[in-house]
Amino acid sequence: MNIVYIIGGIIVAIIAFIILRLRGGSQRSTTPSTPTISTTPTTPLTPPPVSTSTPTTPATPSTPTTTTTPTTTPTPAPSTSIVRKSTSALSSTEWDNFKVAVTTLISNGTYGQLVAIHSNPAHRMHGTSRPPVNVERFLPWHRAYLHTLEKELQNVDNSVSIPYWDWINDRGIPPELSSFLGTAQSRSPRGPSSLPGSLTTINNQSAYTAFTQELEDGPHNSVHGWVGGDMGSLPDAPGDPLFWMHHAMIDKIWHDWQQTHPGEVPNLSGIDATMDPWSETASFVNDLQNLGYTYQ
Ligand SMILES: [Cu+2]
Repeated sequence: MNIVYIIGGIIVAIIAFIILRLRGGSQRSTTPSTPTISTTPTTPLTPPPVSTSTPTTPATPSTPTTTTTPTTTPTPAPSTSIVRKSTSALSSTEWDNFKVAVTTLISNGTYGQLVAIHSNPAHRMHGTSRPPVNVERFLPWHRAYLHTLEKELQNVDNSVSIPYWDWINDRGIPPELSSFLGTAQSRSPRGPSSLPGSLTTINNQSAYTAFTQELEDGPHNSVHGWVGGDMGSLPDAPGDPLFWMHHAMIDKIWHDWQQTHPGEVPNLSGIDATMDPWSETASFVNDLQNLGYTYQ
């Protein structure tokens, strides 16, 4: 009987051992399932990163599309073909295309937004009677400004560029613009003889600061005043399409001068060198190749 009990006891012990092993195994498999549960909180943490990287992913494509485009190589490459011509060299078709593109930007609100940027002195882009930083920023800021409009025009019609009004040789408002005022209300131009007659003094400047001061305080200001109406009012001036053509001329004069004064650049550093509200820096816009346009 004792042997039976002993054998029975051994069998019970073996069964108990097997059960314990099995439970132990299922506990181990429960243990991983516990991490699975603790992974579950980790899993919801994983989705947020996923959803975080999801906005990051669309943000990345939209960044190259929006912000990087002006800054990186893509823009210069396709747009290198942009040629700014004299207002007197535009064909009637080119005038029509220009006006249609501007009218489109007026209709969709883009033009008005650009005009508003010019009315905000926080951008420190006019130097006359203002601090030295403003003096230095005048040319690079307006270069970035024109480039911004030109990109918008190109989005409407990639054959369109900003023509320049060469008031040295074309002594009056381009006739094609006589009834095209953009969002401006009026002009009150004076006689041809009171337009600037020579650029010699300006072009003879050897230092950037003296050059830009002569250009801004001289022909830049006087042509604004000569056209009159909205063009004579700093906050409203860009409403007149003639503003961009006048500033393209100013920009061309700078570009021509740069060819013989390659080391003379705006004295700007740090935040002063960023042409806000855009990301372009003074050194970036210093070279027209970076912006992808040339003058004819
Ligand atoms: Cu201005």
